[in-house]
Amino acid sequence: MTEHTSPETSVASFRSSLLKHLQFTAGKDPKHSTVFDWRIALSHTLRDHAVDPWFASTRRTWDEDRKRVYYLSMEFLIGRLTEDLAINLGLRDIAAEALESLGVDFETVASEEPDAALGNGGLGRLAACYLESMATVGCPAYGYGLRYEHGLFEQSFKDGRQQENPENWLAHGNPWDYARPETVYGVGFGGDVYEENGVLRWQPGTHVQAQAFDSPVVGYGGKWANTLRLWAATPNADLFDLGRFNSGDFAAAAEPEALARSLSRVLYPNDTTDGGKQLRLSQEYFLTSASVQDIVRRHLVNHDSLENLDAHVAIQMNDTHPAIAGPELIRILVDEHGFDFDRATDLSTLVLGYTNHTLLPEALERWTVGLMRNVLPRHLQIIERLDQKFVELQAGSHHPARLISGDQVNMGDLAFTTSHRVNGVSALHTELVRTELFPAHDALHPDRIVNITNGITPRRWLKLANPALADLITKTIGEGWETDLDRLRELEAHADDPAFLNAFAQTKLAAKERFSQWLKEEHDLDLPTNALVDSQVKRMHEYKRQLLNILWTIAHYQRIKRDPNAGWVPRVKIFAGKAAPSYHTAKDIIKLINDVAEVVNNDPETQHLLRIVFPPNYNVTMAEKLIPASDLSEQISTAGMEASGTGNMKFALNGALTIGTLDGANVEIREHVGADNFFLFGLTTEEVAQRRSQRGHSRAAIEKSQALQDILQAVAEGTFSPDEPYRFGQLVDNMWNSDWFLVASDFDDYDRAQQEVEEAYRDTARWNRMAVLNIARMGYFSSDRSVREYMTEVWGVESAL
Ligand code: GLS
Repeated sequence: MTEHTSPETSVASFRSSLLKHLQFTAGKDPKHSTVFDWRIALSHTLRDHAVDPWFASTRRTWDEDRKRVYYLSMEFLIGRLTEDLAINLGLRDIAAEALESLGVDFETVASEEPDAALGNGGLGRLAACYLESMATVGCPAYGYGLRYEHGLFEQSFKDGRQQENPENWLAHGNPWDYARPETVYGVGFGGDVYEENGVLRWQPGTHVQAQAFDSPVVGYGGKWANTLRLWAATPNADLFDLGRFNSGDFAAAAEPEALARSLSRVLYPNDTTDGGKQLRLSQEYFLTSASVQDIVRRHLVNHDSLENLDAHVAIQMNDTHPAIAGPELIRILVDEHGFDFDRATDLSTLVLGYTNHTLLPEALERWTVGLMRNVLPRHLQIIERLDQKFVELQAGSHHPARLISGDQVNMGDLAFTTSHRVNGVSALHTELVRTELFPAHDALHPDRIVNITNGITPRRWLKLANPALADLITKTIGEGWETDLDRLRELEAHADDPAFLNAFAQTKLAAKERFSQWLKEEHDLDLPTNALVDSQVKRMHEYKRQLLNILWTIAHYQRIKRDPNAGWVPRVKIFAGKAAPSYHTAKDIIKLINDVAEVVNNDPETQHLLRIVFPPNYNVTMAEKLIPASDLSEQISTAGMEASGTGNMKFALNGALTIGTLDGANVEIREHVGADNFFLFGLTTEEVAQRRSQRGHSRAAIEKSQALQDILQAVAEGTFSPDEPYRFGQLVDNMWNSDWFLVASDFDDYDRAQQEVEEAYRDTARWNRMAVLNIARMGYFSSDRSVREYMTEVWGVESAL
């Protein structure tokens, strides 16, 4: 039983709640209940237990008139919630026992839950970790997002190529949220701006209704709970044209309704790139406007004016996606509450903070002035005025930064000027934000940019995902590490104890067996458990360099073929991740990995030494099984391109060693775990810039590397695509002639680091010691630490605990 199990909740009372919900919520007789019915009963029973802490926290925030944080994010990559909530409420074991007494298995029921994928990757998962941590550390907060009908597409492979299928997480309802049909806001679009008694007024052309759906977010130990409020676009009843319907034109009758609903219909499947689409801008405004209206309304419930808004409200913009929040707040203050423009701007800036998550130019949102004028004419005027003020501030500068340049509105610059704090997500990234992305802004506001290195929640990513390791830790250092992750340091004292290292090795094996079984059941894939498990799992992107990994795998295969008895360490290469549907190069790399896998996995000479496993449809649930089962974590992006990474943290916390470049949070992970316990390779950020400026760098690098020449030749000749020898011609050609991501330049050093991995793994005791030291020194990367830093450095909010 966990430390904080509420004494009031016994197995017997949990069991009777389950039966009650089975009967009255699911409407089923236990005799004829399906796994789905049991899940409905279980989730409602758990949700009931969330309500007390939820109400208590909300009440206290009101009574004490506490400042609240509003985390605005287009993405929350939540995953499943059943076990997470059970753990945080201290009811995991009680729930399992109660179910067992009814002949039902907890894990079977929990696994029936769809994986809520309202996000693309790291950015969305970070938002979910921060929500959980804000509740755990007692930071009064709301998460605001969109209730997409369809989350991130489901990936399958057909002949090794990615297929995208619609995701349908709401098909059977969502037991976690409470619909709030009374909490609706109209969000305006288009129309005109006109003057009335010297005041500008926006008359939108259309309105769409945003309806709230609330889920409680309970922190670990159940001491505090916050709200995740997701907006759904719900058409006004009057949009339905009954006349047309009665005249038989059913499609036309439903059209305005369908258009309105499209705002929360699908999650954009891009990660770090944005399609410049009107729908995307409209979705962003829909989220922002509904949330800001809600925030203002809540403030005015017990305050007479908005003058003191900054004392009670902190709004965090998760990337530029909600960056229209600045102009929206200014508009409300000026147009609706009679504020002077400059005062409204200053006040908004005190309220807002902006987190930058990437330097990739294609990810810095820009909208054309024409599109802005069409969708948000009043906001465009406000941005123009802010731009003027900004230019005046930079008087004398030859190259002033602009909010509007040419016919483009720069959302990054807008977010910067309307925020009192701008943060990067790792030390290296923040430095690059300062020097490369916003130097002009930084010169004007030298205190505005701060670093807050990302973190991950140890509840989901250790306690839930890796029960065997979590139990060993608790047995060794006692409870409490779950909320004080620095305590893992106490494990260092055991790093030379053979019995402890052996116990650690047993937990790794248990995780491998668990994952192996899951892979078999879900995907009919075989994972040997006696091999070094070497994983690269993340979105497919050229800068993340899955290509470097698969090319090295080919080299490794060729070497084994040449000398099968050289004492190779058996390895499984795991790849998992989705490519944006329109990202053709990333999709070619998926195909290449699957083609190489086809050859390698069917070679009887090497099968026992090398396997490639690429399960489709990587998501939070898969990560929870895969990460604990891994020995080696591939964090091999081109230096300067991965803002932080958070998968890197999850692997190291679960005792995988990292092979990585000096990029993003890798730099800090290496500092914490120690250079001896990390396999470093590759060019640094400065060297990357220098190398890119050298003409013919890729050709030169390839000509220096015999291994690389052999691999590229094999790929170019069609060794892995005999049915279509030139399938990967473009990939190979690009390697020789361009290679922006410096795969060739880093290849030999990566190869060297992989040989070191091989050598280290042969010495089992040494490897396990390194892994244990990684775990012991990862405390810093708890998202509780990150959230506390936001509270003091950005939000000015105190813990209520
Ligand atoms: C991202 C970055 O690419 C990641 O490096 C980072 O860890 C994450 C969270 O800060 O944000 N930015 C982005 O657009 N998608 C991401 O995952």
